[in-house]
Amino acid sequence: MIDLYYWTTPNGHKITIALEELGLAYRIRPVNIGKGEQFDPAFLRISPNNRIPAIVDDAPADGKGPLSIFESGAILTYLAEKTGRLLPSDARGKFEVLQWLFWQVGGLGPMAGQNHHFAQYAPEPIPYAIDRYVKETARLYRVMDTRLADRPYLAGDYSIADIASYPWVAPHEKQRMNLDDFPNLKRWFATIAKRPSVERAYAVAREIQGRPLDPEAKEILFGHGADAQKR
Ligand SMILES: N[C@@H](CCC(=O)N[C@@H](CS)C(=O)NCC(=O)O)C(=O)O
Repeated sequence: MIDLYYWTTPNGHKITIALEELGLAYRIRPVNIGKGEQFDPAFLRISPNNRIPAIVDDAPADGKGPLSIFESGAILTYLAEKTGRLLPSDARGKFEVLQWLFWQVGGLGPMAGQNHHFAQYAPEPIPYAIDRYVKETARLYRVMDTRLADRPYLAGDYSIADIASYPWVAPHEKQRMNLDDFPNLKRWFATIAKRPSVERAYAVAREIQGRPLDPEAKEILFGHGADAQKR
């Protein structure tokens, strides 16, 4: 059984999509990041960066007791290797997927995350910041659209690279993107949205869904720097 430390955000959806796709048994451990539960000492022992997602696999292949992993890219790679699916085993195929996975966790996720922050959550609109991250999101969407011009998925067959990217394209309207400007990405998005595993993952999120962020939640999420874990 895998315990998934989760909240209903794009990085959380990545892992529910993968677990559903792979048919692995899992148990959701909600970490309400709007209430500050990511700072609980017990959670920090699993996820020292005070962020979801994280997993604990109580039956890893080495048989040496529970194994905990944080960072969505590492979790997706672990689940793929555990099952031998969604990540090819040959070096060429594997690194084709891994370069797109790293592109997502180092590029699309952080840039679209800042887009969400400045366009939706910042206490006052800062036009330069909004413009900067909307443009950067558009640039990254164009990279995907170009990549998808002659192939159905980002890297070979449907893989953890697609699973990592999909939840960051799902809120495209909030990011001020219009998928009509990215026809190949739009086709990819529609194809993945229909996968039963994706539908199940978002149904899980709807069951747990929190309310939109209230001022206290915003202070918890955005009001801290180096003092964050001393709460
Ligand atoms: N690089 C991390 C990013 C994880 C991340 O940013 N998680 C957000 C939710 S999508 C979070 O837990 N935020 C809590 C906080 O900011 O305190 C990953 O890919 O797992």
